[in-house]
Amino acid sequence: MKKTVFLGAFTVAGLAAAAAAAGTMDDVKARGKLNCGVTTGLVGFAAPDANGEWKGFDVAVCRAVAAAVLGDASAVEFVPTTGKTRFTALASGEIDMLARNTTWTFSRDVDLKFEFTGVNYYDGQGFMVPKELGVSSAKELDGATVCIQTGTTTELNLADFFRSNNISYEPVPIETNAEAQQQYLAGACDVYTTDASGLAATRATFENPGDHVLLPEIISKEPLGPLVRHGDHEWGDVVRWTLNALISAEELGITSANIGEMSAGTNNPEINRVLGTEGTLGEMLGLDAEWSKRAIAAGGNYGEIFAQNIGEETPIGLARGLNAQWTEGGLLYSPPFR
Ligand SMILES: N[C@@H](CCC(=O)N[C@@H](CS)C(=O)NCC(=O)O)C(=O)O
Repeated sequence: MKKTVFLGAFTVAGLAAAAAAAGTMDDVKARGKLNCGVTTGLVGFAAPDANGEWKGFDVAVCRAVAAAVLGDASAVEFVPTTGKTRFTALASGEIDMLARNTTWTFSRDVDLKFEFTGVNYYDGQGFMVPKELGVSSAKELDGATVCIQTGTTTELNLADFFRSNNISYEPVPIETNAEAQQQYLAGACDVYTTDASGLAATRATFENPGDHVLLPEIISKEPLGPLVRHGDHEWGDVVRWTLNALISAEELGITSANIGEMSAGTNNPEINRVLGTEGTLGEMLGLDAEWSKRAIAAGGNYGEIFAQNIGEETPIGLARGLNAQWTEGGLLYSPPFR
């Protein structure tokens, strides 16, 4: 009884502070495997394929980190987490990092004591409705039933949006995207709301995607990115710079096709620093010179990962939009490798 009370008093932040004292990098190296928290399944972002192999845009971040640290992109234990369980899983040390369409917010950073190591997808919250409902704006949703995943920013933004527009809704709380899909298609809710990328990924798996429309309103900012426990800066740096390596590789024109050739040395000093033929950046991270070469080779540069998993040529069909490089009018901007 006493023990239950004691454990119940543990906050996510308290757990995170305790677990962060340990050197995650050493743990990962000793274990020979990266424990990476992902979703329970969102095609394009993180889901097992027909062979049970995890695939997706977020999965690629886990694999790149494993390749950088362990030299093996397949040395990853993918740990499925829901909107509710993800933070406890990270805080308790069950996972080394979370790569699960998670929005960087003030309270998750400051109060829950996590550290977001960058943004791998700039998103915003949208709404999907069946076409036959005849709705063309989210402002027409007064009185609607809304499927919504618990423990998410989605829940909070929805309340703000309806309140500020003086309209009401009835939430239908759900735990996973699979459940949301099922409930929405069964008509248990009129509307499904989540990150616009999640809506596109979900709709792509419907038998008749064309029967469902995404409403024009984007009601929030959802910068999605990987996160680690606050306080373990050595590990945070590894995850941050692995993501930056994928982003920089695209900017610098390093691809999975030419990485072998470029690794022999080029006349561009920054490419050489990224690929470890010049400078000592790997050593500064506590890794070898080829850490980022391996990270990029694991699934290609950021653009290749985007195109393969969620891009316009996939059923999910997302345009680069805000996720284009800064040189192309987007927000992707890695700090320099020097
Ligand atoms: N970005 C939001 C929402 C993230 C979220 O959980 N989205 C759902 C709907 S797309 C999801 O990923 N579900 C996958 C799952 O159920 O495991 C947050 O960080 O709170």
